[in-house]
Amino acid sequence: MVRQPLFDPARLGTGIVHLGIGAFARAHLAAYTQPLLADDPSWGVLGISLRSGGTRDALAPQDWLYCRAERDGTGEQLAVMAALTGVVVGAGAALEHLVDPAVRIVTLTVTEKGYCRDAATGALDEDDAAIRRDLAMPDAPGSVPGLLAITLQRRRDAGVAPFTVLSCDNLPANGAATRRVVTRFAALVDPSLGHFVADRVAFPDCMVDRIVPATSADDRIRIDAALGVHDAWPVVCEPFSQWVIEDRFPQGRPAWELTGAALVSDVRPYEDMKLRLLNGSHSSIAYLGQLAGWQTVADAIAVPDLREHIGALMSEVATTLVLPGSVDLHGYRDALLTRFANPALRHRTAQIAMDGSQKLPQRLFAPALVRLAAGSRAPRIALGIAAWLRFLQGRADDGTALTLDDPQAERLRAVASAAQDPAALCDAVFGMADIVPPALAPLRDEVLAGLNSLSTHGARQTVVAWNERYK
Ligand code: CS2
Repeated sequence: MVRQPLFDPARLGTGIVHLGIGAFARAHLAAYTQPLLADDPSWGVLGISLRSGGTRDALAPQDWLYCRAERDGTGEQLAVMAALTGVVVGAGAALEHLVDPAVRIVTLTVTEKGYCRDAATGALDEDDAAIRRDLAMPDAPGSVPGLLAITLQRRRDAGVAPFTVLSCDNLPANGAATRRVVTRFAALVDPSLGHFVADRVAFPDCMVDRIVPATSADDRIRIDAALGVHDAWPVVCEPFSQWVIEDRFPQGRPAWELTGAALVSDVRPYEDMKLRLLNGSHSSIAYLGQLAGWQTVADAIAVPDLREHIGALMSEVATTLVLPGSVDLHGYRDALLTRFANPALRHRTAQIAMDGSQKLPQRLFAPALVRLAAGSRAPRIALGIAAWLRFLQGRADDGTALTLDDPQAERLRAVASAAQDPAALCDAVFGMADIVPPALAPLRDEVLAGLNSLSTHGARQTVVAWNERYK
């Protein structure tokens, strides 16, 4: 059975604009919002793609409808998704919609690099090419901080209340992180705008969780056959989904608590738990998997030695967390291992391996820093970092070429190819202070031990050795 929306999509208004309308938002934000639209059609979601026209071109001929397939080993549940009021492409088009008084919330999944921050400090990277361009031409912003600051300025000047900005990216304190870059950009344009953004705009934090791999050609064929009509861009995800949101929406919000979101006053413990246990494990699996030739997370976690290592990594990381009261650590860890093993999701390690310079600070460096501060070792975390360093050298253990897709790719590649040996590579990457915080220096020897082993014995043997050595 294919679930259908209980409202007429043509009656929706746009109350939310979503920047970065990729598969994740179409499987997560849309799922929490859609069931509420029958009662309140004002919260329809307009999607913005900042660069590519692919999503718009696929969905326009199908009136913005698409299918969501929830999959696991027991089968597949299909639902017709109808929460989108449209998709527009480019910052210029976005600007026109963002000044509309009916828009009360702007949600974002623009990936870590979209925030144009210095990864190690979190401050706006004022040397970033997009930021420099936007500061020179503030009337036509192209960066996310620029676009938000300038649309907030236009709303202020027109006497329209500011929208609430809800980041749904995997950054710690993602609301505060967004506030920091937008406020700084605004202040550079006009100090009074900086004060306005700081004082009047709400940037609640939230933790999002749902595994949504890129849709494959096989997914499209299978879903078309099940639907009996062609869907140019369905989304595929796991059944599990979680959303914990700081409840701070001065212009109102959909009643997301009715569709399963938890509205709380402090999201931080949930964010750290998810970023370090789920995403930290994901990145470790991705780099070890790329080296060993495990193409998907499920392929990797099916290898008992790797599963044991990831379980041990989670135990090491758990000591750095203050868990939310309601969470049982063992249950959470076991559920993650089961989710990773989902045989129906082909979540590619290459996809997760992208943008390591932006992801590792919160996923692996942050928990390692907590361990170091407590005087503890962190061999399991260090092995994930070592696998990233080895990945930067561009070859899997069997010699296959690996693709480095990262905003810092040029620098990282240069450093990796100049390094004569593992020690030199460690020193060079640990010296990139905008990526690796200097306080991580005491972890260098543990990372080097991992890198030496990976270089000599390969990822599979190293994981076995780590399980032996650090039982
Ligand atoms: C993944 C995440 O691609 C990645 O880096 O770790 O997209 C992950 O699947 C989600 O955060 C799960 O909620």
